[in-house]
Parts: sequence; C-alpha cells; structure tokens
Amino acid sequence: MRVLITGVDGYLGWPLAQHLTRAGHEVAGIDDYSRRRWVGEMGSQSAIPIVPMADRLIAFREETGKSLRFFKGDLCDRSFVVNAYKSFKPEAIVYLGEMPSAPYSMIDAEHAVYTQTNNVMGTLETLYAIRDIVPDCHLVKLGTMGEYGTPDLDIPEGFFDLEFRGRTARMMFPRKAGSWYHQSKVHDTNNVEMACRIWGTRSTDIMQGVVYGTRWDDMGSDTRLRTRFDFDQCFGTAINRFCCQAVIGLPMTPFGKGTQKRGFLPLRDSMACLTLAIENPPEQGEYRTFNQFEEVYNVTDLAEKIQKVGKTLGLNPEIRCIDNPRFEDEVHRYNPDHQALLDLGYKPTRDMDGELKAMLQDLIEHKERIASREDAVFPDIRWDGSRSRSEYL
Ligand code: USQ
Repeated sequence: MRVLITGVDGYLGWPLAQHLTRAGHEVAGIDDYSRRRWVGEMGSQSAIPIVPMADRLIAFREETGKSLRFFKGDLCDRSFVVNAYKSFKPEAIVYLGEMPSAPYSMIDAEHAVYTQTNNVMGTLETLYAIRDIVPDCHLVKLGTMGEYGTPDLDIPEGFFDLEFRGRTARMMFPRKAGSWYHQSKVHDTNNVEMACRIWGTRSTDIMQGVVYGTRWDDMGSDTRLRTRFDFDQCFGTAINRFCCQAVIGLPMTPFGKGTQKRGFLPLRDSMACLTLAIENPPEQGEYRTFNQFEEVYNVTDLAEKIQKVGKTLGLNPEIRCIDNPRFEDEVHRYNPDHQALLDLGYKPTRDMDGELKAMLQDLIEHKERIASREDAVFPDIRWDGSRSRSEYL
C-alpha cells in the first residue's frame, strides 16, 4: 500500500516509516522539522542524538534497501499539500503532523492560537486534499485519550447510545479536554467525523494513550535510524521525564497527589497498532474510533516502577511530589474501553519493566547530553498563566 506519514521526522513518524517499509509498504513522508524547532525553543534537545533528515534518508536506504520519498513543507500550505498528494497518491495517510504538547499550548495566547491553527487547519487541508485528490484514501488520524478527559464515567470507544425522551441515537461520546492542545484534537475529531459523514471519505481516529520507549521490533542497528526522545517540560511526557530525571540524579516529579491515571503503550505496540489500522481499513464513508493503549497506571506507580528498575542499573532516584502546575483531576475514575484493536489481532507486549530497563540503558549512555539541558526539565508552565518553579529548586 502507498502510505503517507505526516510528521515523519517525529518520535512516532520516523520508526513508523521504517516499520511499514519493512512490512512491504511504499512509504512517503512530510515534515517541516517543527518538532526540532519547538524543542529548541524550550532550550532542550533530544536525549538520544538524531541526525539531520538528509542523513536519515541515506541511512534508511542503506538499511531497508528502499527509498523514502520525502516532502519538506507545511501541512497548512494548501498548494504544498495538494502537490504532495497529487504526486504520491496515497492509499493511506497516517496523520502525525501536529503540535503534541499540552504545556506548550498553555504558555500564552500566542502558543494556544498557534497550536490550534497548526493542528486544526492542517487537518482541514488534508480532509479537502483527500476529498479532491484521493477520495478512497484511508485517513488514520492521531487523536489522544486526553480528548475524553476524566469524566467520572467509563469511556467507550468513541461512540455511545444516547437515550433522550424515549428515543435512542448513537452519538459521539462527549469530550472534555484539559488543555488547548487536547482541545485541538477534539476539534479535529469533529471535523474528521463530519468529512466522513458528508463526503463519504473514510477514517480511523486513534485515541492514543502515552507512548513510551526507545526501541521497536524491527529496529536496525544503525544509530542514524534511532528516534528522538524528549524530556523537557513540554515535549517530554511524565514517563520520559522521570527516566531522564532518574538518569541525571534529579528527583522524579509526580504533580500534586500523583494519582492521575493515564493509559500507556510501548513504542513497539504503537507501531503494531498503527499497522493493523492501516492494513484493515474501514469501509468507504465509515468513521471509526480506536482507543489505543495497553495498561493504566497513575504517575506515582510509574515513578515507583522506574525507581525499582533504576535500582537494578545502579540508579537511586528519589520521588518528590510537587505542586501541580496544571488544572486537572488528580483523583478520578479511569476505565476506558479498548477492544477494537484486540479484535483486529493486537497482541500487547505487556512488559513495562522490560521496556523501562531498555529505556534507562539507552538514556544512561547519553547522561551528559541530558545533564547539559537540565534546566529544561524544570516545570514552570502553569495552567493559570504564571511561570514559577520555586518549589522544585
Ligand atoms: N505529570 C507529572 N509529572 C511530570 C509531568 C507530567 O505528574 O513531570 C502528569 C501530568 O500532570 C498529567 C500526566 O502526568 O496528569 C500525564 O502528563 P504527560 O505530560 O505525560 O502527558 P499529556 O500531557 O497527557 O500528553 C501526552 C502527550 C500527548 C498525548 C497524550 C496522551 O504529550 O501528545 O496526546 O500524552 S494522553 O495522556 O492519553 O492524553
């Protein structure tokens, strides 16, 4: 299948391009290197060194024996998008090309507007390009479990039966996002669903949990093929940040009570799930939702797991709960359905300790590199708009 990956230079896009190529698909990628710029803006860099795209492409050809077609450009630039789609004629698009950080979107009005413009407009341009150029193409759109928020109810896979005044209708389950970033994905969900409904296009909207890990199943040995790993306060998730804090001897920082729960899945499982979605497309006109995660933990559980695994590697990280810079529920129900991918044959790895060990081993190699950007680890972006990090110091 011809698969186009938007955001191919990112954490998920780069391994996915390799994984799909090895699975026999013809892959093209789009990127404008914005992730590298955003992380630079945060005063940070990937903990695992990554090479420029030109070198990535050479290594890709040497390793897989195949070329990756690469289009450099902005997904909000209509003529660029149209030309790329006309040239490659994708049969599936994996849409990863969005600004993915909740804290970044909460910095100020400029960052909030940028996040929603980049994410929502980019997706809209793609919906039009699909309609006009490749109407049979399957859009695999990356949403987030954070779209649902923590509503104190069980969470279905996208839809539920709403009963009102004696009548029942199948409706989208209400979304209750907690950052401008997560809200941008809610807007995308509404737009993608409507495109399927009115134009007869087809999409899988993936409500993905937090992906972690540095390795994937068919990863080659060439270091130029490694994927990035961020740990700054915006682009590092809690799990990434805790691992890097552990490696450089800083306390791990659950926010508030540390009882916030999230769904997690390893990078290798994210690759497997996305491949299953691509290879099992919905019918023309269908919009479907997958809740894509494997295990649920709260952030203190995570820190304790990292502490335990870290000790086997000679680390001895402390856990220090700090004032929560976000407005979010810290004590909440979290029981989302996630059956659709299992029905398609997804076999979860279920080895978080093994993944954490590999992550920590890979990061220990780059301890100096992480320590050189220690400042970027400290969280000071607060949901009330102030910037203060005194408690951590
Ligand atoms: N947290 C801490 N300590 C930290 C950093 C975060 O306790 O040092 C807490 C946060 O308060 C939050 C939880 O950890 O309650 C998760 O935060 P996160 O930064 O790990 O992840 P989140 O903001 O939810 O966003 C990440 C990705 C995003 C993706 C989402 C999936 O950045 O792209 O959409 O995970 S999900 O969490 O399922 O919505």
